[in-house]
Amino acid sequence: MKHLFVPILGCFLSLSSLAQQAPKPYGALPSARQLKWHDTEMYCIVHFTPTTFEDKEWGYGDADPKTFNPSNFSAEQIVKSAKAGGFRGIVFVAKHHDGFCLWPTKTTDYNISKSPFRNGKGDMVKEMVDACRKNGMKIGLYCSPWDRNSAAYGTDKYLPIYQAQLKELYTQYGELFMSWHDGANGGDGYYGGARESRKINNLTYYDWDNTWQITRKLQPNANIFSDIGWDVRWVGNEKGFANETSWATFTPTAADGKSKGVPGNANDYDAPTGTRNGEKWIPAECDVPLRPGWFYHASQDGKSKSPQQLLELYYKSVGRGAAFDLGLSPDKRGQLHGDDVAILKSFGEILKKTFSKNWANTAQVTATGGRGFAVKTMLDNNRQTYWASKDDVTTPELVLSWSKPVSFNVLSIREAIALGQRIEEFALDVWENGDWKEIHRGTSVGALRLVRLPKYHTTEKIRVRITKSPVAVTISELGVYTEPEQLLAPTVRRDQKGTVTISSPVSVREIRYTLDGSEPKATSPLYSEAFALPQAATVKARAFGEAQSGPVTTVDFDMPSTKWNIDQKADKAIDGDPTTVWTSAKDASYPHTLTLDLGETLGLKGFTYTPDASDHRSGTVYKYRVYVSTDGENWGQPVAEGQFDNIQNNPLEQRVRFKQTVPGQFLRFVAVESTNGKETWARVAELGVITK
Ligand code: FUL
Ligand code: CA
Repeated sequence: MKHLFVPILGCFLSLSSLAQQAPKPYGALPSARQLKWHDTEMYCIVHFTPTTFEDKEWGYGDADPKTFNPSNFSAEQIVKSAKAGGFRGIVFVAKHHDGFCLWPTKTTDYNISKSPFRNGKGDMVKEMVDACRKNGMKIGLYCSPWDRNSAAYGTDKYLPIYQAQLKELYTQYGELFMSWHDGANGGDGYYGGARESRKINNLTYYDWDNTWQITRKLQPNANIFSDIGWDVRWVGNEKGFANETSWATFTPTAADGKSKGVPGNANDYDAPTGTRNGEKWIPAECDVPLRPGWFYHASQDGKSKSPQQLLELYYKSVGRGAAFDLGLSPDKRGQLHGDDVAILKSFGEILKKTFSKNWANTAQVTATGGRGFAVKTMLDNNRQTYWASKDDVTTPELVLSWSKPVSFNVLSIREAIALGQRIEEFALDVWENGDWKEIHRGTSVGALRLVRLPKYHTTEKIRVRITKSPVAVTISELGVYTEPEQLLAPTVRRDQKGTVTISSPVSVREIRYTLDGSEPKATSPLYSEAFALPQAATVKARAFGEAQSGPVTTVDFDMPSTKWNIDQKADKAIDGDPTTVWTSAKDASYPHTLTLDLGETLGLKGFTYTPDASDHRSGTVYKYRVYVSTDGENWGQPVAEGQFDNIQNNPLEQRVRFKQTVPGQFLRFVAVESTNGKETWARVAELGVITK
């Protein structure tokens, strides 16, 4: 580190020949291999095997190799699309759990040479590697340890086969940046025709300590990814984000928090945050598929994440010092679906527009408590050069000022991580009406912290205060950016207390709203904070940009649930938040009943049911019966009964009107049947009444 920056000090520190020494490293440190991985930041993982042709997520291992017959495979198309999205590498699934090898391996007959692909002469791993090299993308490989095809799986004959596969992959394709391993271990499978369930002891079966020595020896620059590292840890979910506080340091253990961790048995619940002062430098990778599944399914067309959803995941992964690993799924042609190509392109364009202009470069920068390193080292686009505070200064402040006000919504900070992760807390202030105003507080920084503000701020001065660090602070890069304006429909919510909040999924200049049913205009009330709406009303909200306005969100609120009570501890069904969901007891079976006490007698004109709309939804109610009662004891005949059409495919709020207005204080919702015959439980994101 010191060597790197002596010449730079020479340039900038003409005042002082007493160039200070670099601060002492702190805690666990990254290896050179990991530092390169930190530069990569975002890459894609590509799943394309016979499983694609079976329309499954996990192939059983019995698919006929002849079914693997893409009509127009193009590694170029996949790699170029990822690159257009701003991704810098690809992890290619060379073998998934079904055991089919996408290269002509000597270890098993169950491989690409037995398929019609390129007349049995093809090597898809090579085609992907070549396309990556040609397009300046890094390449890594995932070879699943679990193999549902191999007759040897579960016996002591399998490990040599798996290790031989790794050796082939590590010697035949040049340098890899990652060697990816998952924790799915054992279970039922074809296993050479046995068609049975096979259990393995994940502590010993793959002998990871020695197996990974093969990786180290043959691919010294490949970062080993798994639940426990060695180099990169799984973030513990497949949702694509790390926690707000996310340490690159980690103490890997088993799920019990004490014994030795292995893939498939690790402290995954700690992984989104990592371990402050953990034993090792093992930063997180956040993997998530672009489509609902990791493999292509025509039934999921139209369900890919939007560029804006990807952007949010980017801020919550890369922007939290972790990596973003986005799953891409070629279709049966062997190419990405046109929708996915377009989404990647537009996501890449937003990133480019946001980060190509760094306002910090045109700012005058001052810092308190420095140890003599030039502040310009924070603006030279070089992560190895850095500014640092004196050893006894752990709360330095940086001020950036401009001669003309700038409008921004993103702040970025990088530590000089070669010296460890040091900063624990920081704050951001903007200069407003002649005074500093704190607009954000954050925690861990590490490789990168991106602060994405909910709205744009226009100011001639900002201040970054490091408020907590155990030792002197280092900052290698600082950035101030402006995301291109994206005018999306705002989200309007009312909680159980009757308080309305309006938010935008992206930063906005302003949101205006109306309560009288009229379209929000530039002169309508400005939304500045949550407000009370104790009555039934229609809220319309809209984002306004510099020159244009976005789409209008209309929400028809009925009576708020302020006075309501519900049985079965189902408060999540009446909290006004469709992302919190009540689940009936899993061991009970249909019908499931919820009884709502409205706290007063109302003229009921109907009811509403909102199912869980997330990707992992289940328990969606299909057939229902509804009763109304004035005393909670006498229910009589149902006031409504029927089914929610198309609710499985389109999980929207269902509004059902009764034939006539029924007075009642109690409403009983009976879930009679699920959309999925196998599920014994029901789920309710929201239950409500219609009185208007
Ligand atoms: C998991 C696997 O079980 C999934 O099928 C997928 O490959 C995902 C990326 O990793 O462990
Ligand atoms: Ca620098």
